[in-house]
Amino acid sequence: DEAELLAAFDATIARHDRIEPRDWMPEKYRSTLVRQIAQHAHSEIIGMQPEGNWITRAPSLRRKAILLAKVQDEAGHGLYLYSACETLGVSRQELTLKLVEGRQKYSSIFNYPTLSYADVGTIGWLVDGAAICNQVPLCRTSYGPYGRAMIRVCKEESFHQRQGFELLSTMMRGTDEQRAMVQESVDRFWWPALMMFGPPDDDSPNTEQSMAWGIKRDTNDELRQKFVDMSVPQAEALGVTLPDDGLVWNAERGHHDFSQPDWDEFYAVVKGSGPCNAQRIAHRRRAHEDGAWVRDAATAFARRQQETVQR
Ligand code: FAQ
Repeated sequence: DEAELLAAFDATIARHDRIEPRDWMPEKYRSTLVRQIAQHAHSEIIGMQPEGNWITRAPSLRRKAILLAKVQDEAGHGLYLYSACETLGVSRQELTLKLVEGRQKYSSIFNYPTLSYADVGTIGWLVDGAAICNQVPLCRTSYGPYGRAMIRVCKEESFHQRQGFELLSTMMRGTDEQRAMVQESVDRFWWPALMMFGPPDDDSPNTEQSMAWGIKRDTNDELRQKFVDMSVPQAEALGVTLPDDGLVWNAERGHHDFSQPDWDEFYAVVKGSGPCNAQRIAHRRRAHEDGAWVRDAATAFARRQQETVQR
C-alpha cells in the first residue's frame, strides 16, 4: 500500500541511492522534477539564440567552427534533457507547447542581448561557468536519468567554459579597443550570471523540499558563493574587473563577500519583461511552426514502416 511505497522511497533517498523511472514516487517529487528538468531543457534550447546571433559574424573561420559546434552541443543537451523528462510521463511535444505558450520557464540569463562579439566569450566564461557550478552537484541528483544526463552535459560544458575563457584571453592580449570590449561585456553579464542561481535561499520556495528529496544538492546561495569564489582568480588572470565594489576577500569566512544583484530586475525578467523575452519566444515559436512539415513527414513515414512490417 501507499505507506509502504513511501517508506521504500524515503529509504532510497536516505541511502543516497537513485530513484528510477519505474519506481514509485510521490506525485510532488515527479512534478518538481518535470518542472526543473523541463526548465533546464528549455534553457539549453533558448540558450542557442544569443550565441547563434554571432555565427554569421564570427571574426574567422576557426571561431565560426568553434561557435557552431558549441551551439550544436546545446541543442544536444536540450534533447538529452527532454528525453530524461519523458521518462517521467510527459512528452517533448507537450513540453515544447508549454514553452512557446509561456507556461514553463527557462533561465533568465537568455533574455539578455549579445551586443558584441566579446559576449560570445563572456557567455562561455561566466554563463557556462555558472551552469557548471550548478550542474556538477546535479550529477548526484536523486533521479537516475537526470543525474546520468548531467555527467555528459557537464563534460561538454567544461569545454565550453574553457573556450570562452580562451577567447577572452586572446582579446585581452589584443588592442585597447578589444580589451574595452571585453570589460564592457563582463560589466553587462556579471549580475545576470549571479541571478542564474535563483533567488536568495530565504525567498526560494522550492529549495527546502528539493534538498530533502536530493533533487538539489546545494542551495542557491551556496552555489552563488562558490561561483563568485571561483570567478575572482579567473578575472585576475584575464585582467578584467568584476563590477562590484563590495567584492572583497573575507578571511574569517574563507570566502569573498559580494553585493546582491538587483532582485527586482530578476523577477521582472522571469515574469517576461526582460530585454529579449518576447523576441526569444517568438523566434522559438516560429521555428516550431516551420518544423511542422518535418514532424508530419516523419510521423507518416513511421506509420508506413509500421504497416509494411504488419503486412
Ligand atoms: N531563471 O524556488 P526556486 C544552461 C524560478 S544553464 C528563471 O529557487 P528551484 C547552459 C524557479 O523556476 C541554465 N527562473 O526554484 C547553457 C521557480 O519558479 P517556479 C539552466 C528561475 O527550481 C550555457 C522560482 O523562480 N540551468 O542552460 C531562475 O528550486 C550557455 C523560485 O525559485 C538549469 O536550469 C532563473 N535563473 O531553483 C546553455 C539548472 N531561478 O518554477 C547555453 C537546473 C529560479 O516555481 C549557453 N535548475 N527561477 O514557477 C536548477 O538548479 C534550479 O531549478 C534553479 C532554481 C537553481 C535554477
